[in-house]
Amino acid sequence: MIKENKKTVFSGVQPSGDLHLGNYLGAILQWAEMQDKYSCIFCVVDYHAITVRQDPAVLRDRIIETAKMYLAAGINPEKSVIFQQSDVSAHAELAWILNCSARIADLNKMTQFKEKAGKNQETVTVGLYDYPVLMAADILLYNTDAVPVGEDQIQHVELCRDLAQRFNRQFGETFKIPELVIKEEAARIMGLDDPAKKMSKSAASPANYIALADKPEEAAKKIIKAVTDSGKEIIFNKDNKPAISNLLTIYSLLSDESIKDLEKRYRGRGYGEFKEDLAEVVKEFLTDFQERLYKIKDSDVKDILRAGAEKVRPIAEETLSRVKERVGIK
Ligand code: AQP
Repeated sequence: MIKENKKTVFSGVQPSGDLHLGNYLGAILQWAEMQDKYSCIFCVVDYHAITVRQDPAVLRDRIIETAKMYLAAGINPEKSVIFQQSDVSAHAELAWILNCSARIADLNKMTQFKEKAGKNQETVTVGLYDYPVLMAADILLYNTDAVPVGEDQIQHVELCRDLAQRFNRQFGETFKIPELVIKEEAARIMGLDDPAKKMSKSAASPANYIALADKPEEAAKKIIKAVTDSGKEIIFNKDNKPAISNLLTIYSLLSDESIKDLEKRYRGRGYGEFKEDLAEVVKEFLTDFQERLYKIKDSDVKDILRAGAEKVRPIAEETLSRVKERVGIK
């Protein structure tokens, strides 16, 4: 399963809320498509989730739910590794060592922290501030070649590359420098209630997102209620028509029809008709997805996560051991 001659892909999702179409189209769908070409490691990044307050019982369930979402999206545990981050303690250990070369100035540039902390920068957790360093550790432990993520994570992957290069310069060649992989058209799915903000698990209102576990009927209603732009033409123009462009993107990615074809099909037709059709597409997608999702047993997921951690732990420990030698603590 760790395929010797293939490049390594690493990525993850935090079990911090209801996984949504943004996570699916921007990240997980891409992962599924990469499985044959690469040696893939997909992580449920629970240490990241606890950087903001979580209810322990809810978090425990969400870790399993997140892994189920990976499986329902087509991640095949016979081809790819799926594991829970906290099952491999090297993540936390390497993060600490990287903390000792990461600079405050690096982290102060991170826009996601600024957005998430907002006006509460003094009261949010140190973990939230340090999140990108832990993410760098996640990636670097596995000699990762490629990291497929959505647009909001670009800056974090760039920081990971900077930290690895700095470490290599200081201590000698240690880390492989990973490349960022972005699926341009799906990289930033926007909120249905506000197309200026990205679709997000931690959005204030569930009207912001289509959760992968939303009842198909409810999801369809969210599409019907989605904010639209002024005018009535159905055309893709992110600057002047951000809401319709976002809906066209979702439509195109779920139906495999190009945006050009959709624009042609809906020329002269109104938003109402367009949204009715998209609602059907979303309903159909969720019905199929959930049919797979609800068949997956908790006990099978736990076995898959356990086996996954066993497979990747030796790789992580080897990297950590090399790092400890380089810095002189081993
Ligand atoms: N709106 C989005 N469009 C495209 N891709 C997205 N991703 C997240 N939102 C969108 C991508 O999904 C992967 C997993 O994200 P994450 O769980 O690590 O956390 P996040 O990036 O902070 O996503 P959320 O949904 O907004 O979670 P919360 O609200 O908990 O912070 C990543 O590859 C991400 O780019």
